[in-house]
Amino acid sequence: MTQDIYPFKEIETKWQSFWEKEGSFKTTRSNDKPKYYLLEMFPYPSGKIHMGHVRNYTIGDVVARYKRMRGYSILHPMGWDAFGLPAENAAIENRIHPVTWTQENIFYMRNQLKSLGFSYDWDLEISTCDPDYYKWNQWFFLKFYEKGLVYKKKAPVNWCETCKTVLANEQVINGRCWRCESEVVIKELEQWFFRITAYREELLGDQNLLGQWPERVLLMQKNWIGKSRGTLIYFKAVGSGEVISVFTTRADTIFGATYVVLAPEHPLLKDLIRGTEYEEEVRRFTEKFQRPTDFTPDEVEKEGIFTGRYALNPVNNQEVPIWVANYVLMEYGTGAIMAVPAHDQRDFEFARRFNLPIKVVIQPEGGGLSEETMEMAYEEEGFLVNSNRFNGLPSQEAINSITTWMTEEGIGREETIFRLRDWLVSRQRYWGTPIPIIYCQDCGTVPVREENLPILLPLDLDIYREETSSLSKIERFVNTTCPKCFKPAKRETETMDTFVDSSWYFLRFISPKEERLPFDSSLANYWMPVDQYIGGIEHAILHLLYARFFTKVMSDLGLFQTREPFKNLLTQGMVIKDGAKMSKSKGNVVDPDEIIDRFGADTTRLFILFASPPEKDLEWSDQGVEGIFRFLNRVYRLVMKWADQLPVTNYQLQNLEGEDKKIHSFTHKTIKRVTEDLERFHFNTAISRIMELVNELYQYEPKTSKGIGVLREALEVLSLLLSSFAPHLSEELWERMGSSSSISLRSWPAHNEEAIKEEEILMVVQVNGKLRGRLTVFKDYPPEKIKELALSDERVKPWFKDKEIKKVILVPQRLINIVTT
Ligand code: ANZ
Ligand code: ZN
Repeated sequence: MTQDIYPFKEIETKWQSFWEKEGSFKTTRSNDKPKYYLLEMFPYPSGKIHMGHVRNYTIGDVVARYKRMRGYSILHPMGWDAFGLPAENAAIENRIHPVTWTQENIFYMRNQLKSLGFSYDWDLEISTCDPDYYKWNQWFFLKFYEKGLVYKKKAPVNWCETCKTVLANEQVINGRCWRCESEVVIKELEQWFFRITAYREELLGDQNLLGQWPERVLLMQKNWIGKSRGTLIYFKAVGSGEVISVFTTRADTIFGATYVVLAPEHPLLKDLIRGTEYEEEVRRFTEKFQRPTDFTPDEVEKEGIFTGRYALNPVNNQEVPIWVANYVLMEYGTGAIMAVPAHDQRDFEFARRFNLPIKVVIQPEGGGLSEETMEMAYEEEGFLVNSNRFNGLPSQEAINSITTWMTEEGIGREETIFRLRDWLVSRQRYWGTPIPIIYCQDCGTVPVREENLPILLPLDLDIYREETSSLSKIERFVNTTCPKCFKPAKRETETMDTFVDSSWYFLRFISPKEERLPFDSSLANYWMPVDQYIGGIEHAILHLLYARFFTKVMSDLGLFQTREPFKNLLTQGMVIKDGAKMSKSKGNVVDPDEIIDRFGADTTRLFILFASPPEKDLEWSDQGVEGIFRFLNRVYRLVMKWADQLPVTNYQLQNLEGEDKKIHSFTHKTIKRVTEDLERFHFNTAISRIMELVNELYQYEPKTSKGIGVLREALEVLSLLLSSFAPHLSEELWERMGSSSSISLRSWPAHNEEAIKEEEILMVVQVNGKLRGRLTVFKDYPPEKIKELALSDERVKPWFKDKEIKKVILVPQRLINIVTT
C-alpha cells in the first residue's frame, strides 16, 4: 500500500502555513454580508486535546467553512478556560507553578489545534487566567454588587481539619480528604452568591426566544429552575403554637396527611425539641445529615426520627406526629412537608417502615383502593373520599376549591416556588479570579474601586511548597488599605468559581483587546447572539444557564441589546471505543496526535464526521479510519490522473448527451443533496453523497472535449464540496487543477436546476389536508427522507409548530400530508 499513499504530511503543512501567511480566516465584518458567529465550547488546558475535542471542533470547523463559502461574515474564535483546580493539583504533584503548567499546556494544545487545520481567527485568542481577562470578572462583580446581585451568606462547605482547608466536592473521596484521607466535616462559612434567582422567571420564559436547542437541554433547564405552583398550608405545633408551613402541589390530599416531616436543617427544629426527652437523639440524627448544598437526595436510603412533638392538621384539627427525615430537603419549598402516605410513594415507603398511619382520600374511578391491601401509593388523580364536604370532587377541582377555602379560613394560601438556588461563586482556592472586596475594621465590607482593577493574582507563590494553596497565606496580598478611610484593611482571599469566566467569554472574543470595557458594545450588537454554539451535553445546565443569566444582566447594564446569548445549540455525542467512553482508567483512549501522524488531519476530520451523526455517540473504529484514508487516496489519484488535461476556462456544458449528460446531471444532483444535508448538519450522509460522486467519476472516460469539460466541472465541484471536511487536500487538488486563488475564498457551488430536472419531482406538502408548501425532491429519495425534508421545511413548519404530529402520510410522487392532533 505504501506507494499509494498521498503525501498528506507535506500537503497539510503546506496549506496550514499558507492560511496563516495569507490570514485566510481573519474576521472581516462586512455590511453587505449577513453575519454568522460560530462558537465551540473552549477547552480547559489540561495538557493534550482528546477525541471529544477533535469531534467538537471538527463539527464547528465544517460549519464555519461552509457558512463562509455561503457568503457569511464569520466570527470563529478559540481560547482557553484556563483557571481551575487541576492546575493546582499538578502544581503540588509535579512541583511546577500553575502559571507555567497552564502556559505550557496552552502552547502544546494550540499547536495540536493548528495541526487539524481549524479555521480560527487566532488573533482573537483569549485565556481566562490573563489579567486582561479576569480584570473584567472583577469589574462584573462590582457591577453586580452595585445592583444588589451579589451578596454574602453562610453556606456549608467540605472542610478537612488536618489540612485546615476547604475541599471542592471532587476532592472528597468517600467522605475523606483526597490528600490526607482524614474524615471531611461540614463547616458553615460566609460565602459570596450571585442572585441568579432574580432572573428565574425570565430564564424560564425566554426559552421561547431560543432557536434550535435540543429538547432535552431545554427540559433539563426547566426542571432545574423548577417552577412549581401549589399551596402553603399552616400546621400549628401542639403545645407551643409555632407554625410549620408546608408546601404541597396536592392540596386535594390534605385530609390524608397523617404526619409532618421537617428537613434536618429546619430552623424550627431546635425549639421544638428543646427540653424534651428526644432532644439528644434528634440532635445526633440531624448532625449525621448535614451536607454541602449540591447534594442529590434520591440516592440515599430514607431515614428519619420522631421529634416527640405533634402538630394540628388545620382542616380537621387532628393531631399528627412531627418527624425529621433526610428525604425532605431544606433547599426546596419550606423545608417541611405534610406526608400523605396513601398518595405519595416516598411517604408510603416511609410510613410502612416506621409504622405510621395511612389514610386513603383519593379513589380512582370505580374505587376499590384500601389501606389494608395497597402495595404502593396511588399517585394519580381521582375522586375525593374521607374529606368532609369535599367528598366526590375530582382532584383538580378539589385542589382549587380547597386552596380557596383555606385562604378564606387563614390556614393556607396559593404559592409558587422554584427549585433554582442562588449561585455560590466563592472558592477558597488560589488559581482563580480574586474577588475584589476589602474588609475594614471601621467601614466593613468595601468594594475595590474600579480604577484599581485588576486585583492581580500574586504569581510568586511557591504553591508546590505549601500544604494548602490559598491566598490567605500571602500576607503581602492580604494586607492592604481601606479604599474609604485609608486605614489598614484586609483583602477577600476567596477566588471566583471558574464558571464566571465562561459566562461571558463569547463576548470578549468580539473585541479581545478592548481596554475601556469588557467588550465593544457596537461590535457586540453586530455579532451577538452566537448563531451556532456547539459543545457537550454535560454543560446542559450550569454553564448554559449561567451564560444566559450573565447575558441578561449585561443587557440590563446597557452593555448591549441581546437577551439570549446562543441562538442555536448543538450538543455533540461522546466518542466511545469498545462500548465505553474513552478514558484513561478504561485504557481505551485513542490519541489524536497518533492518528494525525499516521493518516493526516483530513482523514481524522472526515472519519469523525462520517462515523456518526453529530448528536449521536460515535464508536471509534480503526478500520473506519483506514477506509476513509483509502477514500482520500482515491480522490487524490483521480484528480492527479486528469489534472494536466483539464481546460481551465471556456468549457462547454450545453447540449450534452449520453454519459456526459449523465455525469453532468449527477454532479449537480450531488451539489443539491450535499447542500441539503449540510444545512441540517447531516455530515455523514453528505460525505456518502460525495463518495458516490467519486465512484461515478472513476467509471467515466470522457471521449470528447465536451466530456473533458464535464469532468473538469465535476472535479471542481468535488473539491469544493469536500473542502470544509478535508480542507488541506481540497486546496491541493484545486491548485493542481490549475485554478487560481485559494479554495477557501471560493463560493459554495450552486446546482443547475436545468441539469437535474428530469430526476426530480414536485410534491405538495399539506398540513391537515391544507396546502402549505411545495417540495422538489429526487425521484429516488426514500419515503423517510422525503418526510424529513417536508418536516424541516421553513415555510411549512409554522403550520404545525406548537402541535403534536400524529402521522405523516405520503402519497408517492404526489403529496405529503402532516397530520396533527
Ligand atoms: C403532599 C403530597 C401529597 C405531595 C401527594 C405529593 C403527593 P414538586 O411538584 O416537585 O414541586 N415536597 C415539598 N417540599 C419538599 C421538600 N423540601 N423536600 C422533599 N419533598 C418536598 O413537588 C411538590 C411535592 O413535593 C409536595 O407535594 C411535597 O409532597 C413534596 F399525594 O405534599 B406533596
Ligand atoms: Zn475603612
